[in-house]
Amino acid sequence: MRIDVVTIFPEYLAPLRTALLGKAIERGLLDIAVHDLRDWTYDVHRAVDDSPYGGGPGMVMKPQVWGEALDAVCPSDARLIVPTPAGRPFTQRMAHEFAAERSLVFACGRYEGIDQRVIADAERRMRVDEVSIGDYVLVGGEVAVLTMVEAVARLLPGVLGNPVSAEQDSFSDGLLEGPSYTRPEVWRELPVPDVLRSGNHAAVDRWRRDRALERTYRRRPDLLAALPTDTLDKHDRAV
Ligand code: 6GU
Repeated sequence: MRIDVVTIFPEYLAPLRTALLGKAIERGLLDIAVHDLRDWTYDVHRAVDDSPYGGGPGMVMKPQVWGEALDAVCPSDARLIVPTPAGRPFTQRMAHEFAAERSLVFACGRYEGIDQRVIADAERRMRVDEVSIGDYVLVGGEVAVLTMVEAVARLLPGVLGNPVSAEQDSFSDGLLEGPSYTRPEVWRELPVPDVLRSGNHAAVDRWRRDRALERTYRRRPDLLAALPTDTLDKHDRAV
């Protein structure tokens, strides 16, 4: 997969080359290029923003600069992603969708956003998604890009050591994952639940499912409510 990021703070994206993502790049599974938006400015001040039509606080990023940058960076099969708190919520389903693309281009806005005509123009020739990573406001889209790229990259074939772990994630069955334990058997007087040491795989599976249901019920009742009714069996409903 090819990922391009356009930003006025290229150094903010340095973590994309560390740890799991760095390994994926080294192994040729992922190709990431970060571009400085100011390379496409056209005045001595290298201005990327201007005051908003209609008045109000803050600045809006200029359409001419973004237009030239995206013309230069976007391949013909690009899927353009614009991080913004005003976007559709980023989900695991969206991560899977993005992971199936050949080319993703992220356009990081700062200030009060990008002139909306940049999105309207891009939509004339490519798929564009305005996406939010949650109901809070960040200073710019860079951290949202780090979040989304990590969520997407770990789904690419060969990136994770053990592909089963992607399938057992929270959200893959619509539930939060339950608790995990390792040695020792007792730590600070806290024992590991007996069933996990029983060797009874059916009992372990049932216990894990119950803890996942219980945790989801307490922390994310919205997820339980969204489950298709036929995904809960009789025992599930009793928990
Ligand atoms: Cl994608 N960008 C910014 N600036 N703030 C956010 C966000 C994105 N998602 C949540 N808050």
